[in-house]
Amino acid sequence: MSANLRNICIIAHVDHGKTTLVDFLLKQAGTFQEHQAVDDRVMDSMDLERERGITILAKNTSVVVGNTKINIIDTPGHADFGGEVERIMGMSQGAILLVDAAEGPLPQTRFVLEKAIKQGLKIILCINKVDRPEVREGDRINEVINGAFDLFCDLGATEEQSDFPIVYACGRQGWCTMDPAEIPSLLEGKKGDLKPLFDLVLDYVNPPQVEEGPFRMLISNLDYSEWVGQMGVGRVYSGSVKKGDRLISKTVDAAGKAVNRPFTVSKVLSFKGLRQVEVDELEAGDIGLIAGLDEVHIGDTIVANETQEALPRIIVESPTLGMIFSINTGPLSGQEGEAVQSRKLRDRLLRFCRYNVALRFEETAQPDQFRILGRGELQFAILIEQMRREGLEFMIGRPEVLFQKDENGQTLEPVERLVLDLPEQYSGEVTEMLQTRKGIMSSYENIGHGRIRLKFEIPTRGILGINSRFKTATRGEGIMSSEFIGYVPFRGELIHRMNGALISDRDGETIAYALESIQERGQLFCDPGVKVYEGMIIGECAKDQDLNVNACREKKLTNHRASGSDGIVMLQGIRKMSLEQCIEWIEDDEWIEATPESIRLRKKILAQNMRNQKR
Ligand SMILES: Nc1nc2c(ncn2[C@@H]2O[C@H](COP(=O)(O)OP(=O)(O)OP(=O)(O)O)[C@@H](O)[C@H]2O)c(=O)[nH]1
Ligand SMILES: [Mg+2]
Repeated sequence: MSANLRNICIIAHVDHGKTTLVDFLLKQAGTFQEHQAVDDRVMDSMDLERERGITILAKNTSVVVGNTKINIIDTPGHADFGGEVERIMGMSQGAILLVDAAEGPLPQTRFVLEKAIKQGLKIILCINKVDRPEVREGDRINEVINGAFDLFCDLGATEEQSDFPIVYACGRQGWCTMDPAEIPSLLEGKKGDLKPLFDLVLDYVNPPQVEEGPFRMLISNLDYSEWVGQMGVGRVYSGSVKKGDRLISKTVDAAGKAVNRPFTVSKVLSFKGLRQVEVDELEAGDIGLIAGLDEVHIGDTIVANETQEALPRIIVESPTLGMIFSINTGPLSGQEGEAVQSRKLRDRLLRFCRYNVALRFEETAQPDQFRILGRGELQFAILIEQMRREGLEFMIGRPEVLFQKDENGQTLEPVERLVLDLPEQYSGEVTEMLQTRKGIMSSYENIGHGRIRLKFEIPTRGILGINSRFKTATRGEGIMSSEFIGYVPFRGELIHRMNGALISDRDGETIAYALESIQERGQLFCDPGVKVYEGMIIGECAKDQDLNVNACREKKLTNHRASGSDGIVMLQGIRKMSLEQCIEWIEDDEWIEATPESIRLRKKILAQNMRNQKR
């Protein structure tokens, strides 16, 4: 049976075209009805994914080609979700490594390829987006292939793995070829498809190895549906499973001790196109879902007999960042959403961490504050967005870098490899920005079209909050990505924000007239007519200290008030702070207050006479 099965994952750096390619794999395998209208990037099914145009969660699908079923896993490319990719790979025997033909291999290409090599996957190199105009210049495609080959060698690929097959693709037009000489005619309209890629998967990737013995499955992902409830997703290592089977979940309890939990299988499902369909039986080698456990964790092994051993638990690299989540203690709490009590906040965070093994939950000394540990700011931003959409109100603190100590008691801090692509004229400004943040440049490369590629080694502290500054410095034309590389001795203090905050000195509503005079003191974040309270931040001070201001002051009215005379107030460029900008901006003595409708910034201590103005 398993000879008619292939399990593959699609891996790449962010935006190199994974989800778009999966669209066409599905379409060309006849997954959709003829004339059925299908959205672009159908696998990016979460609202947040569609809005942001990125994949956040890995997702399964399958197609049937001839008499072979191919399970395909689309993975996220953003570095913050690397933990997701790592564990998901364990379900597959092959990987399609996409590399953008213009950009070449980037940090996340390296990260995912390293994991794929370690897990012994058969890797197909797919040079994607060959339609990009930059590709036609010089010998770009061969440079990119050489770059990829060097990476394979660097990362310790076996001889067999380094002898990878190559396809050249334009995922967005749904074609690929193994013959580079054919690219120009395909670009000019010759009809092509993804058959060469399907053939490669069938010929080059091994069918899943199946062990002898009773049922055994490793839970690599979780899913939930209204009508089935909690489900575990995984590949079957041996045996098969049917509805009604009595099985045992080999899991760990809260203290990390191994325990066995018997249960009855209530449903068995498998992936078919975009749907999960109930099946009579799930066989060895296949990927599917089982339900019936009220509690299932990533890393659990499901077995038929107690004597069978658990498979090695999935281990994800440890987090480098932490962030405090607190109940909302502000005076406006509960007005725009549900101001949750600490128990509910705790439950919600715990549940989220169960779905995302790359995140960890920790209690703090404060009963109404919890720490979430993870790898990147985006990961936190997604969690916050999801909780806001569920109607919750809460507060979050500034992300903190997790330090370690070496055996001599010296403090160590995480460092990252940072790769930047940008127009050459901005290199001076960007280099200076990174050097003040303790970055050390390791390479400077001209990549054509007036663009350069810079590599830095920089403390994680130094890249926190750098994204929007980098975008501004490069007028939106730069791309940036980073990857954690290890711990080094602490590189010394770093100034995060030079400016103080403009803080409302009372409760009330902002008035245009008052804001007009305050704007001379700095940069406003707030429109007129916004509810504020004492201790709420309404802007950034031009000086390096905090300033309490009255944003609710009304103009003294004369007896004859000319109509509209109040409307001539001139407010210039109010900076609307997005959630990400707030995360980048705040200091340790400040909170972000998140509600379904608003993102506010505030001082931790609200009363001005209790607060220190010096920074
Ligand atoms: N020129 C060109 N653009 C493409 C091609 N394939 C995808 N794109 C574009 O590249 C962007 C990213 O595509 P996605 O499919 O979302 O990339 P992804 O790798 O799934 O991204 P993440 O999941 O967030 O890592 C989109 O704007 C696509 O339209 C291609 O073959 N040629
Ligand atoms: Mg994607």
